[in-house]
Amino acid sequence: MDNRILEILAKESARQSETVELIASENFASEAVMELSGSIFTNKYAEGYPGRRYYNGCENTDSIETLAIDTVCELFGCNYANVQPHSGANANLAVFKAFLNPGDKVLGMDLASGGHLSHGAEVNVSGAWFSSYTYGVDANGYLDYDEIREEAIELEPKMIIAGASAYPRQIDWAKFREIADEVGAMLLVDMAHYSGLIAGGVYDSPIPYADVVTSTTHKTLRGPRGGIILWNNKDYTRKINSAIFPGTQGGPLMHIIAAKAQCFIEASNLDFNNYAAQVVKNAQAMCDVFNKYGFKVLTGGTDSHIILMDLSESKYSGREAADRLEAVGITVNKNGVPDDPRSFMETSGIRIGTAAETTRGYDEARFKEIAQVIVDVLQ
Ligand code: DSN
Repeated sequence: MDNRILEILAKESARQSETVELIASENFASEAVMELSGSIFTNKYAEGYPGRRYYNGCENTDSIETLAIDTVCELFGCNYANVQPHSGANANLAVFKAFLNPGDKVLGMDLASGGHLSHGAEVNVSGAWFSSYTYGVDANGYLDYDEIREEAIELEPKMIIAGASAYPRQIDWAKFREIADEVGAMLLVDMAHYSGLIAGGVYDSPIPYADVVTSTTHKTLRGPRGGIILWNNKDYTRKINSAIFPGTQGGPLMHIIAAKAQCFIEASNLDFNNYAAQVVKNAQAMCDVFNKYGFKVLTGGTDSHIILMDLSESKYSGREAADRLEAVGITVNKNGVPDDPRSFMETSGIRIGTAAETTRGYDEARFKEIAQVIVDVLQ
C-alpha cells in the first residue's frame, strides 16, 4: 500500500478506536462485512440483474445478488428488493425517476427540521427538478400530522415522502398512508436511520404502509455503505429496476452487494434484536441524564437511537458544542432546531446517536457516563 495512504489509514484507525462515536448515522460494520467490501467482487462488471447481465462470467455475481435480495426480503417481510443503489440518495433518485416526471409535486420533510437532502431540498436534484414542498416539526420537535394533512390537501402532491435524518420519535407510518390515500399520492418511506431498529423489531416497520421503501445499509443496519429499495407491488418491479439500471446507475458494486448480503444475514440473527433493543435503551438512558441536568432534549426523549439536544438557550452554538466535545474525544454533529435563532452553519443543537457505541458492547451504565461527560463539557 502506498505509504501516504497507509499513514492516513493508520491515523483514521487510531481516531476510530480512541474516540467515542456518537454520530447518529454511523456504525461499526463487522469484520465479515469489511472483508467482503474489499473482496474480489470489486473486479467484476455485472450491469443488469441476475440472469439478465450484459457481461459474461456473472454466475457468482448472480448467486450473491440473489442471496442478498432473498435475505433482505425475508428480513423486512416484503416481496421485492433492489440491492444495487450505491447510496440512500441514489435509491431515492431512482424512485423519483421511476414514478415522477420533472416538475411533479412532492411533499417531504424540511431539511432544516430533520429531513434529508434527497427529500426535495432545493440544492439537490430532488428539489431542483421537481416542485418540492416541505413539512416541518412543531416547537417541541414533533411531527404535526394534522398540519401535514392540511398541506397535502392543499398541494395535492404526486408523492409524499416520510422518513428523516434527525427525528428521534416513532414516525406514524399508518397516518402518512391515510394522508397519502386521502390526496391520491404515492407514499415513499425512507427508513435509512431506522432500518436496523426495524429489522431488530424495536421500531415499527413502514413496509405494510408505504408504496416504496428506501434505506441505506450502513446506519443502524450496520452493513456496508450503500442503499436498497423495497416494495410489494409486482407492477413496480420493472419501473424501479430500470430506474436504477440503466436509469441512474451503471455497473453495480458487487463487492458491496456481497457485504450487504452478509449484513442482512447478520441482522436476521436473534443477537441483532438484542442489539437494536440495547441501542434504544442506551439512548433513553442518555436522555435521562440530560433531562436531570436541565438540558433540553427535543420531544423530551427518544424512541430510537437519535437524541436531539436543543442548545438555543446555551452560550454554545451547535458547532461550538460539537467542537468542544470533539476536543475531549466525543464525536457528534451540529444540528438545527425548530425556529433556530442561529445560522445553518452554526445551528443551536447537536444530534447524538447510540448505534455505533452500542456495537462496541456498551450498556446504559456506560452511556450514562458518556452523557455525564457531555453535560460537564457543555456546562
Ligand atoms: N447524512 C446522513 C445523516 O447523517 O443522517 C443521512 O444520509
